[in-house]
Amino acid sequence: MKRARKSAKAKRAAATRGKPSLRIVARGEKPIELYYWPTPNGWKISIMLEECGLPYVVKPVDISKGEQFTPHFLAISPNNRIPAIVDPSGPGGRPISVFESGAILQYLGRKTGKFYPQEERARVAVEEWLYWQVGGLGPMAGQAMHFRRYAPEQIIYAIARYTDEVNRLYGIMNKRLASHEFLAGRYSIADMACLGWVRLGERAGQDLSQFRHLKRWFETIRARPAVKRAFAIRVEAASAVNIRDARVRAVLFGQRAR
Ligand SMILES: N[C@@H](CCC(=O)N[C@@H](CS)C(=O)NCC(=O)O)C(=O)O
Repeated sequence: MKRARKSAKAKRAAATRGKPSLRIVARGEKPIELYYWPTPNGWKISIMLEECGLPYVVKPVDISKGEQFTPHFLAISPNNRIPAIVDPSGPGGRPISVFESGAILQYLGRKTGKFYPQEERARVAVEEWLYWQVGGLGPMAGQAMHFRRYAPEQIIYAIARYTDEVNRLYGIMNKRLASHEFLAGRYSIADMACLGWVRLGERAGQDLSQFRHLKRWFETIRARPAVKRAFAIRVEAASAVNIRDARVRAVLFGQRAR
């Protein structure tokens, strides 16, 4: 009986997924603009928008061509990094732009009341794991991938340092997930923040089969319909990027103050 009720609810949710809610349509709210490129940082926000059922439009920012340095984008994201959003219906009904993936996730969590609990203990747990990701897992995995795949020379010390550190961080998640279903207990923005860095774990020299609980967590989240929709967003130009192209490398690597 309980099961039948649940599946009817699931069917209703599936039918309306991706469509603006009646409340939003009634208010004539414009979709959120997502400044995006298909990377672990970009995925965090497409996942959250999909999970919340918020209407949004994808604005690709081709970071291989330097579009992150256009005055229009820098006005939204002064750090010349994706992701960023513009919410035309921000606080007070006025537009707001947000950069930094962690700040965007928190903003959307507060806006919708979803995946970012208000109760203080639960909120602290989410913030611990969210900050752990933005200050640790993301930068360390990013460096591991850089030295393993993109550096013009194979620097053994740098590869070992960052690969080991990602391995340590995977171990931390694995231990936590042995006793918790999700990083902060319930599925939250903290899980969304970490997912992409586990999805691309091989590129950072990691073998997920060595982390049983992390693997279970990854497979559970990857199977969520909203996550599947987020990963299904195609940006044709991104598939064509050749990281060995000197022009691409000149844009992405060796950036200094401008
Ligand atoms: N701390 C930032 C990091 C964002 C980031 O590193 N974005 C990369 C793509 S994953 C980017 O935009 N790179 C452009 C560049 O290097 O110029 C966040 O969490 O939002």
